[in-house]
Amino acid sequence: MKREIRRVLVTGALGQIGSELTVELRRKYGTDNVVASDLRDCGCFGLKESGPFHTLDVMDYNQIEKLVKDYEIDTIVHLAALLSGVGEKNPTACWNVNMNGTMNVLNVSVANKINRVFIPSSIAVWGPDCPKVAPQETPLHPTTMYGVTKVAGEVLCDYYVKKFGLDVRGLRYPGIISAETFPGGGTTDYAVAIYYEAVKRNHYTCFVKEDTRLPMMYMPDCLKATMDLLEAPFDKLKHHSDFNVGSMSFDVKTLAEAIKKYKPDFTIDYEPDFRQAIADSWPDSVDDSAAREEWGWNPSYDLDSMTKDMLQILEEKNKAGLI
Ligand code: NAD
Ligand code: AKB
Repeated sequence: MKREIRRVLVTGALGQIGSELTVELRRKYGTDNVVASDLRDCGCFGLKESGPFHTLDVMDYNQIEKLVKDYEIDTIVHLAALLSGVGEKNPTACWNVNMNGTMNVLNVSVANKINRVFIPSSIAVWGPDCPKVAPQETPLHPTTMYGVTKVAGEVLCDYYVKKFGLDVRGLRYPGIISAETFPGGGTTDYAVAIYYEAVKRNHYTCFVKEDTRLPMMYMPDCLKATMDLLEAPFDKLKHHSDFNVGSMSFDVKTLAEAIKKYKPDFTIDYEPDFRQAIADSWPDSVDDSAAREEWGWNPSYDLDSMTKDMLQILEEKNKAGLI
């Protein structure tokens, strides 16, 4: 079966991950061969000007299929979704976007003989009964609608692998930390906002408690994990759409101390909101031995190297008036 990656369609390309993953895909496969798309037509001007961009609603099968045919797409990276915070405020919209979007991408892929599909999952698949270190195989009992859609999405992807022989891959991303595009409404957003506020105001009011501990990953490792899995030989994969990937795990107090090492006057206080319960339902860290064994996963950053990098990038952006 033909499995090459030549022409890629990215959905949700203007989001936190898409805005950087699209650049990485263009660097690897050529600017004109990576079509960026999003429901929105605003923000991330560099991405829109550096290659093909189209507005696309993933809830519309025909719109996806038209782009696939027009550009002779052979690979789809499906990032469009509503995340946990936004999803708990509007569970019906979260179900509709995440499930109908995923179903449409999978059906377009089968109908148009797409070679490869990448659809991320999340640490949100787990619930309070998950061990503190989430095993690769363990019951999935999420308490958020976002988590429900991620569990259903994983099961649906595996169904398409078995039923149609579609090559679908996916990772359970931890909270992603980055300095390019602000996150779109998740629970782990505090671990990004803290850096922005440290640079702008030297103070952060955190929406979860200081002992809240979650799995996190810096964007360069997120890009590496995504590209490595995307390019892994299909016949080497025993799992498909549900790989655990770990990198680092820390509580908010430890994160604040890591920032204080570079900004000694930084202060933090806490006003927990509805996202505390979501964070409390997720594990502290993950066992990613399947990803290490099946496609060689190996992260590069730890809390200190990420903090140094994040602060340097955001200080420069702040001086230039960009944040
Ligand atoms: P984001 O919220 O930053 O971006 C999502 C993008 O999807 C937005 O640009 C939005 O405009 C777009 N979108 C929303 N509805 C759409 C629709 N109907 N049609 C087309 N586009 C639509 O999200 P992200 O952080 O970049 O996440 C990308 C993927 O990674 C998602 O599947 C998410 O669940 C997963 N993930 C992200 C994280 C993280 O920490 N960022 C962690 C785990 C999993
Ligand atoms: C969220 O907090 O909703 C996301 C995720 C971990 O899936 N960042």
